[in-house]
Formats: sequence, structure tokens, C-alpha cells
Amino acid sequence: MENITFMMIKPDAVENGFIGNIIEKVTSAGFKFKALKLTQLSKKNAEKFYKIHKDKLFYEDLVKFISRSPILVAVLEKENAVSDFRTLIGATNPNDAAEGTIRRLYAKSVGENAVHGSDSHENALIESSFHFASVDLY
Ligand code: 3AN
Repeated sequence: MENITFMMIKPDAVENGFIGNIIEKVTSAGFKFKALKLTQLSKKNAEKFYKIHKDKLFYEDLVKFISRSPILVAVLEKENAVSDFRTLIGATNPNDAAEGTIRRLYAKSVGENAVHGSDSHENALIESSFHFASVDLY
């Protein structure tokens, strides 16, 4: 069943004290937590996590940003988890994100945009197992 997605609350949102507000939005939208932890990526693991972006101009900044302080990572469960979560977080650039979305409420820029949500079921599995090796995802 394709009913999971991977969420990350990024360093900017953790630093700004928005973990509680974001979790409230996520649970109110009907998502259940299948796994959850506060962690911090080493530079090496940040490079691994974002390797699909390694040719982008912003890759180095992205790796530096995502590894600079703690993040909260979770596996979320809900019907249509991937697309419903992308709707809840809003567009990559918070200036383009719809009213009431997490990025519109809690993000300041395209580089530091508060949250990540998987863009496909395949990536949800890859990203979830990257952080939660022991969780049964199937
Ligand atoms: P999304 O997270 O909405 O799927 P992607 O996959 O295009 O967006 O980008 C991954 C991450 O890379 C974004 N969450 C954002 O933090 C960063 N990013 C994307 N585009 C830019 C950009 N033009 N400048 C800086 N960082 C960017």
C-alpha cells in the first residue's frame, strides 16, 4: 500500500521553535506518525541524502544548511500520503506557497523552507529507510 511519506522539519524551523506548530498542522491534517526522531546530519550524510541534487548550483549551500543544526525526521502514514503532504506543505518557494500551508506560515526563503516532503512513493521508501533502518515500511 502506497500510504506513507517521509517528513523532515529542517534546521531553520527547529531553530525558530516551530516543531510543535508544525506537528499540530500535520496531525490535524490526518497524518499518523509511524516513526519520529530528532537527529542531526553529518556533512557526509547530508551529501548522501541530497545526492539527487548534486549537480545543482545550490547543492553546496543545501548540504551546509541541512547539516548545521538538528532536524526532526518522521515517517507519516495516511491515504495518499505523498500528495496530501505536498499539498499541506505548499510550494518550494514560500512566497509561492498557498495561504495556510506550512511553508507559507513558517518558512522564509526557498533555501530555508522549513520542511521537506517526499515527491514520490519510491523516494518516501528511500528517504524513510535512510533514517529508520529498523522500521517496517511495507
Ligand atoms: P521540494 O523540497 O519542494 O521537493 P526540490 O526537491 O526541488 O523541492 O528541492 C530540494 C530542496 O533544495 C528544497 N527543499 C530547497 O531547500 C532546496 N532548493 C530548491 N531550489 C532551490 C534554490 N533555487 N535555491 C536554494 N535552495 C533550493
